[in-house]
Amino acid sequence: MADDGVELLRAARRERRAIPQLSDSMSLDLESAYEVQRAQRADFGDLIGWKLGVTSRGKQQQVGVDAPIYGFLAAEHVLDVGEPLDTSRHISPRCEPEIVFVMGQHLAGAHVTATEVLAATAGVAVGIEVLDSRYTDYRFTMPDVVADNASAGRYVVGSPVPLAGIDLRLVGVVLEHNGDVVATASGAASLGHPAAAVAWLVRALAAHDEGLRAGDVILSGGLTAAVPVTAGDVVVATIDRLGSLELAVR
Ligand code: 0L1
Ligand code: MG
Repeated sequence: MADDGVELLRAARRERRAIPQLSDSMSLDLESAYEVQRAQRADFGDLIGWKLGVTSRGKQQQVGVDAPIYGFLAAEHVLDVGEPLDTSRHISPRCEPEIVFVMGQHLAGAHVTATEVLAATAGVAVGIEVLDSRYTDYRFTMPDVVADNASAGRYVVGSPVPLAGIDLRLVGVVLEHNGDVVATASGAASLGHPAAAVAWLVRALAAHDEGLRAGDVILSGGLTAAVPVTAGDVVVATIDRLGSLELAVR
């Protein structure tokens, strides 16, 4: 059954066409959903890093879960700085601001802490994640979205800055859409501390004998609600101390 899920999601991605959530037609729990996600990694080549999702307590309560989820990132997810987002490559893109970690050292283990994450981090940067769901009308359960690689679409990252002296809980975040401020937050929106979210990821990966490598890019979790975008839009994410990033949508 999980194989069917892999094929359905693979076809949806290839044909850029939304499908009904997998759980409508097959039994799917979080464990089998991560298997469906892992099976799709082979389509993407070398991994560049990872993304966290559902990291805010508000979002977790909304969807009735008490833990985040993760997905993988590969070359096909990358948008260069200044490169417009081509909506024809996506189904229903939405943008959210992220604090992005660039790892300086390998980090793995079932008991890794946020302190260890900070010690292993080379730098942090402002990012914009473009979420895209392969499910009709963004209707899914948590296992469905895990199987769909946590709605990974594209992402763009600014220049990393050193962590020294930055309290990532306190940095202010502003999301602008077509010149209007549509959402604000602080870094603590992601699991109380973005490094705690990354530590959760490392511990979750340890269950599959995986970890973070030096150079890996980690999207530590959306800090505001995501804004839907269409051609002609411009999104700007600004994070205090980390900088500002603009994404044009075509
Ligand atoms: O990055 C994320 O927060 C993924 C969340 C998955 C649910 C959604 O697509 O909103
Ligand atoms: Mg995100």
